[in-house]
Amino acid sequence: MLDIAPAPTARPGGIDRADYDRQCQAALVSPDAYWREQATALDWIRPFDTVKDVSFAAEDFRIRWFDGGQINVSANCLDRHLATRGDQVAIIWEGDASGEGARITYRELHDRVCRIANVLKAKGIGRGDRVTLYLPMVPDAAAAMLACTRIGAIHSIVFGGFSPEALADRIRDCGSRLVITADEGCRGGRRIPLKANVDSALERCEGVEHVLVLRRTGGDVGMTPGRDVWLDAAMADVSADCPPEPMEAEDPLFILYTSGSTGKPKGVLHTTAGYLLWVAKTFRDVFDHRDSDVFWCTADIGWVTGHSYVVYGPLANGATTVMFDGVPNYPDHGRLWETVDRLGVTILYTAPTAIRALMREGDDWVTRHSRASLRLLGSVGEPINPEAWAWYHRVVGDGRCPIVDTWWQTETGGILISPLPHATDPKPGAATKPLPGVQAQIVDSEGAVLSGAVEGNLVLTDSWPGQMRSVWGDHDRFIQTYFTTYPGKYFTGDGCRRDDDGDYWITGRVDDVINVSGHRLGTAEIESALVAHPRVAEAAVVGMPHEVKGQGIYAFVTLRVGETSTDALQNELRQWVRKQIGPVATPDALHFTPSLPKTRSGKIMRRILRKIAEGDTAAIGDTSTLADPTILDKLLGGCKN
Ligand code: 6R9
Repeated sequence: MLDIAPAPTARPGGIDRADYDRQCQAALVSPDAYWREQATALDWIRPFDTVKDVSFAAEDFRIRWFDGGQINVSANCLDRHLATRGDQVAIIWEGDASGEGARITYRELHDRVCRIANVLKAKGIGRGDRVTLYLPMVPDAAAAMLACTRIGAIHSIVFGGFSPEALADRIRDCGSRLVITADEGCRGGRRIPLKANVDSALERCEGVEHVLVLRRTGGDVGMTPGRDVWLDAAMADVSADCPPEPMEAEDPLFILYTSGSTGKPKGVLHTTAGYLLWVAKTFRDVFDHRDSDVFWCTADIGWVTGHSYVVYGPLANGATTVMFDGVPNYPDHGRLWETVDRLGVTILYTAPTAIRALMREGDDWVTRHSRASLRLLGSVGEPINPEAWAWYHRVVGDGRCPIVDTWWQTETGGILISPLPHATDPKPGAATKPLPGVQAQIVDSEGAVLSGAVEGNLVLTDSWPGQMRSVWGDHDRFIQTYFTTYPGKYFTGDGCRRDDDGDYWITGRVDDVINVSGHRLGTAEIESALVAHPRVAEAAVVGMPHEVKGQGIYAFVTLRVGETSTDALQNELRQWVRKQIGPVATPDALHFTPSLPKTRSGKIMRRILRKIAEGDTAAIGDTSTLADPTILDKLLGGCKN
């Protein structure tokens, strides 16, 4: 049995159990009054007229928060802190090599943001224009995000691990005219050719007029005259004065591409005031933030966790946030703990995949460092198995730090279900309770609402300010994807169990999305990359259990007539997917098969493929609807690596 201390009593200003109950009740009974009060935590340029105007019904669909209000995100993250904490460190940059780093104060960050904003303006970028960022984890990446928000441009960050093809798709989809990148990235001692990738992406898509290049490694890169300029030189040439643009509450803030169960990744669109309020509040409440904290979220800004809890949530609260440009196992497996000690990190927020990978290396890597500064630990991105939870708690946190297992999605903007350090008794593996204002339900596959201790699909019956507002360029797809499975409700795509205490346990995706090391991938995306190969006829991809990654990628492939399956082709296909999408999408297992199991109507029976991928062939179940019953023998005889 785990010996876990119950929730400590609340600090002044923190949320204890009574506060939690009170807030849940207030948000349910009088949402307008509740959110009006919460919104006072932000600095508004013009007060809003209405709090909430929402309908999830298809015929009358709308999600609007704080209409009539004007606000600027960068002013909330920077300007309003200058008088009281201008000289406080806003960002601690921790480079790839241990000890390589810098500290940027709020005043310095403000200066850099205004300069980048003026560079953008000089290039003709303004309200509503899209800017694609393809950057390493350096303070100027955060500055570039804030610079966009300062002038009302919409940023679209593409993770630096994505390929030129994936980058080109995303630039094309949102129609960016300007890209900000760096010469090279640096991860685990290896260089990543960011600028060269941008060059090759731009050969595949049109419309980009300007590329701003940040110097990170000093590596030699080609610069196209008239299109490419060095960011530092451009910043030196402009003024550090740039007044924040008054933005409407519902103006678009950013686009972030994420994988779904069908088609190409979609551009999740977040808007200004609601998103900012949600990340500011959840950062403060869930991490119980205090002025003296050093907060370290290890996520990359290419993912939503980096947007919300490396940049916007912390800076909106005047916090000190760490930006880490490295990986947890470089230069050795003690990197995180050595860094925690050196920087005095008090709150660490990371993913189960990292925890599991480090757990395998043994306790000694952790215990040789003090970690005395840590007071709170967080987990995000995928379900955390109780063993990893227990190790995180016992070894990393020395049994004294509460763990917040935070469930949320790119679409939700910020955390929705999570323990609160002073209000929730710990329960390994449970995301516990919805935050105030989050109306969660568990439904069965027909949509019937299940009550009590049950398992089913997780839906949300009402809006919260941080909710996504649309899919960029395809509002119908937004409604179709999230609000038609269970009409009038937002469907999360996650399975969920509720226990006797009313605590929520997220069980994982119930759609065709797989979660590899906390990264979301659509099986359809990987399949279409595979079938784009000239020797592949058909492909089906499913998730498989993976000790470290949570889920691995298992690809079933049928070749064109006349082609033979060889080890060389296996490797070629792996490299192919890697090149098409990026290293995160590389299949872990590739299984050649003469054909795929299909129903008579031609639907691939993924249930069967999942069982094979799990190695659970004894439990394949009913196969009577298979069009070709002999397929199973052929499949099981296939070669897998
Ligand atoms: C923030 C983020 C979203 C999907 C989500 C779910 C899984 C995230 C989780 C979790 C169990 C948690 N997920 N946090 N599952 N427990 N604490 O990860 O966003 O990349 O969009 O992924 O991740 O399946 O639906 P995103």
